[in-house]
Amino acid sequence: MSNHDENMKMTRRSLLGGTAKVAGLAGIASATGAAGLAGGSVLLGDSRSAHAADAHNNAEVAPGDLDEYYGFWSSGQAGEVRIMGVPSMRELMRIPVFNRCSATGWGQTNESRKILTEGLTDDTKKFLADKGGSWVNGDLHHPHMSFTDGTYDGRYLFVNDKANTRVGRIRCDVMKCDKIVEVPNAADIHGLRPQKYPRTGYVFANGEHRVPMPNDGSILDEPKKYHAIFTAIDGDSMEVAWQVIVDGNLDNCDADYQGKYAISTCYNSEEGTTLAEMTSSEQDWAVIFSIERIEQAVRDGKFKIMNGVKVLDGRHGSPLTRYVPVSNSPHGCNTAPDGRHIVINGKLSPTVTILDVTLFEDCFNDKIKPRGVVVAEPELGLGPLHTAFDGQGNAFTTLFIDSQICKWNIDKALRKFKGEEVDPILAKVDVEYQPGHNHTSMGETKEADGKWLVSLNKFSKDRFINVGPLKPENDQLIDITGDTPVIVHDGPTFAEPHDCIIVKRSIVNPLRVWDRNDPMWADAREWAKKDGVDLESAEDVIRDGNKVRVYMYSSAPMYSLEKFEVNQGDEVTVFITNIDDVDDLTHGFTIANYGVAMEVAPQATASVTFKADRPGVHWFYCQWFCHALHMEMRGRMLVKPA
Ligand code: RUQ
Ligand code: CUA
Repeated sequence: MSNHDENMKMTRRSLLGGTAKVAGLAGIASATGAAGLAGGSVLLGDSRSAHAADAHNNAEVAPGDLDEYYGFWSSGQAGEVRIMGVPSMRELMRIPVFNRCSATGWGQTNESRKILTEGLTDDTKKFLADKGGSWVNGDLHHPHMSFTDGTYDGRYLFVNDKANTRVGRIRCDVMKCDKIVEVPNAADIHGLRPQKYPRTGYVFANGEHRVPMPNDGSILDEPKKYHAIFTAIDGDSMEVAWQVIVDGNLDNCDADYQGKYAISTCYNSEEGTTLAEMTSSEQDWAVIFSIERIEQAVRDGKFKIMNGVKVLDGRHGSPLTRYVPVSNSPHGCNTAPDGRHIVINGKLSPTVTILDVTLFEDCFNDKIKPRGVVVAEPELGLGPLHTAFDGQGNAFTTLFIDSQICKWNIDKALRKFKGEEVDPILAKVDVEYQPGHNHTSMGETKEADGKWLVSLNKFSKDRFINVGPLKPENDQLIDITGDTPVIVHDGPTFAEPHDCIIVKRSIVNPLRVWDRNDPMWADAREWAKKDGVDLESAEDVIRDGNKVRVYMYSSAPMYSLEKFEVNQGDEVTVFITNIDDVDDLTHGFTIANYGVAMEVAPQATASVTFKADRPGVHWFYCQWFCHALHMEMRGRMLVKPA
């Protein structure tokens, strides 16, 4: 590397306002977490120079070779899930959830519209009635797989939408969303984690913002009447099981490996409504929820029904919760694979706080004070946000302000807390730049394997050629098999891979084509039965007043109907069944100038409903490349003028 390059790099990092390398070496940051630099035990990894020397795993996946892991990436404000191959970092597929998708017709097909609308509250249904009936925006922050006995079981992914307060579920057998529920009484769902043991079970969801309860417009400046709420959703039925009102704002959460507790980070203990008020106090909390006690309280009827769900009171003094004081504005909440330690990430404090699950029972029985469950508080660096684990007793914490990942040892942190002279920090690696979440392979399960770490960096700056004022983010793949973590890949990504999980591929076994009995198109099956139509051999147009149902099948390169006629003003529903059962043979259905387009995967049925208010001949065609005669795969819809 030339001097010029090295200078460039220094400038870039210091421009970001991080103390990072320059300040760290000058000793300026010693008060804020570069502890250990003086002792020389910290290895500052340089991604470029260390690359060749230290990479133990081979990140290269040659053309035609398959990845060892599935990565499930959220997409932040884009509202979808992306399936990545790890370690290749190739993007394999996108799963639309809270967004709309032109390619697949998500948000337009009857099947997807049902999923997007059936779980909305009555209030939201009313609000959306004259806006098309469903949300057109949504984000997606946290994707997490269902668990059985402390590890991923390959059934579902659960995801949250902060913007419109929803939780969604993706079926891993077909990689499609099958349920979405809006969480009543909550304002914005942020943290989300499934129960790890004995199974999922509950999906825990944090309502982040505090709102007046009830939020009917009669209160503005009485913050004492604002509340945040913690929700448990039944992962099987996707219905809200219960909710607990808390003090403060909820941020992230996790579950234990015993099935007894859930834990949330909680900021704004001040209960303020402005930034100055929210950050004025030195301390906030980690809230511990006792699942057993909450379930007992539900059985004992100690709840109020609010908007159709059971709501319990978990504010200070409640037997259902304990508030552990931690430093101001904690963020990430991560349970270690040792099944015992939970790391609360400091954000505004350079420390992380470690809680010991085995002390929670004494805490709930008032044998020890809440603060008594804290067993270590190592100082790691500036802006600790999230922590991942290698399953060998080490942890990796993102340092947002320092633009680094800090590798540290849990046991050493515990010993240091007891007074031993030991430095828990093992290494620091520069990442480009400002990391939020990080995630290790299988790292949130008891099967954490210590192979890969992904750092999801909010800024890419000049890591890539300039694409205009809106830049991609940067996901970096890091080999963690050696003592020093080594960055082996930079991956630009569109707004904004907020979080991810990395799952051994043997756990995930999707189907190759749909099963004809799939519940996804249960309604289409019902209609066909009523109309006496066989979906797989259909070429029928059924008139029912001004409603018209058009049934056809597709088989490359043809639709079973080459034309059909309707009247202007009819409400038309087209059902397409793709009878090709060849792997990868997806057809599409687009009607030109009618705003209609959808995917019909092999052995699937899909349907779309629209108003035929534009007279004329309109071509419908297959937009999914399926055959040498794909361009010819089309037909005509005649809309006769009224
Ligand atoms: S929280 S960047 Cu929205 Cu995932 Cu920490
Ligand atoms: Cu069918 Cu293209």
